Amino acid sequence: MNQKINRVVLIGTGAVGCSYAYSMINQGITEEMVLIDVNEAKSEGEVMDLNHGIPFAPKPTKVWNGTYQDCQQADLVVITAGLAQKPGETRLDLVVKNTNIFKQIVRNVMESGFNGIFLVATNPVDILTYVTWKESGLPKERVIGSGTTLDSARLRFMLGDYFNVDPRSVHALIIGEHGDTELPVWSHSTIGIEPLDDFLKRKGEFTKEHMENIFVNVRDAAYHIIERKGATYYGIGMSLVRITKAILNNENSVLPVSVFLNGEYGHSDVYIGAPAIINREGVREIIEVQLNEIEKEQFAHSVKVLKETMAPIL
Ligand code: 6V0
Repeated sequence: MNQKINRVVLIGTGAVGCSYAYSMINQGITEEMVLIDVNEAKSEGEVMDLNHGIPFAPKPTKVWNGTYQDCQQADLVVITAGLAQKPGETRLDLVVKNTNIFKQIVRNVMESGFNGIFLVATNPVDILTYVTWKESGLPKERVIGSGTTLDSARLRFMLGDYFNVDPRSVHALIIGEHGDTELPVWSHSTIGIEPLDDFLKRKGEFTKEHMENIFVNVRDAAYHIIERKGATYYGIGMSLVRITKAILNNENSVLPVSVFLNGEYGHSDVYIGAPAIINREGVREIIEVQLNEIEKEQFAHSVKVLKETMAPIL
């Protein structure tokens, strides 16, 4: 029986890319993994190092230092290449520099004959996902950004830590721009199966103000980490693996990724973080949850900021 061999191409073997690759190999998600970086020596070294861990992995992954030609057979191309956020710099400051890098990368991938799914992590991720979609000419369903997957994981972790509940039992979502205008969807958050509002009422010592403080820490987490260690990469690496699993295993999982809105939530022509069902085809469906008035306003503000930032580069 011929078993399907999954191939993932990773473009950008910096801190984020390698955290992703390391996590992919440790979880045995794909049969083949190709690494590409403009700094060839770096990606060659990373391949050697990763390969030396394969004997301890749950299943073998074939890892090699490749070229854009390898994208032809790829099911998924993950892009983590580009410049990272510097201390004091917002994600949106990076837009022009990384757009130029992206246009060239996407052209190179498409010239190989690639016909799979793109997953983008480089910041500003919503805008670079839009650039990838435009430049590739692929259907919008097959171009996905990591969106607010990491932010939502941070929120779940911090709420779980605060309430001493397993973060996997905390169902809470961040939507909007992956950045300063993102927002928590408190109206649809639950601890286990109990709505967060009811949970707070029942446990009188926790208040809405505590929740807002937690959200501010989530929103500013990247700044806090960058101040201390210069970059963030493990959390995003594992978030990208989660999305990859949903795609390659045809999971139909609901994840808050960056998706192209075409009327959903009352907005169009923008890539932004929103919950979507993800499977082997990419985005199967965007889930339009009923937002309250404050959330609707905050989401509209996030869309506006993204569109204003994107305007000069389109
Ligand atoms: P890094 O460690 O500087 O790695 C970037 C890599 O890209 C380097 O190895 C470069 O050589 C390579 N590169 C640059 N230009 C090209 C090119 N044209 N072709 C191929 N490779 C190239 O950065 P790091 O890995 O820390 O961050 C990568 C990106 O991820 C940045 O934009 C971050 O802001 C972003 N992050 C996104 C997150 C998210 O939630 N989406 C979270 C954290 C970081």
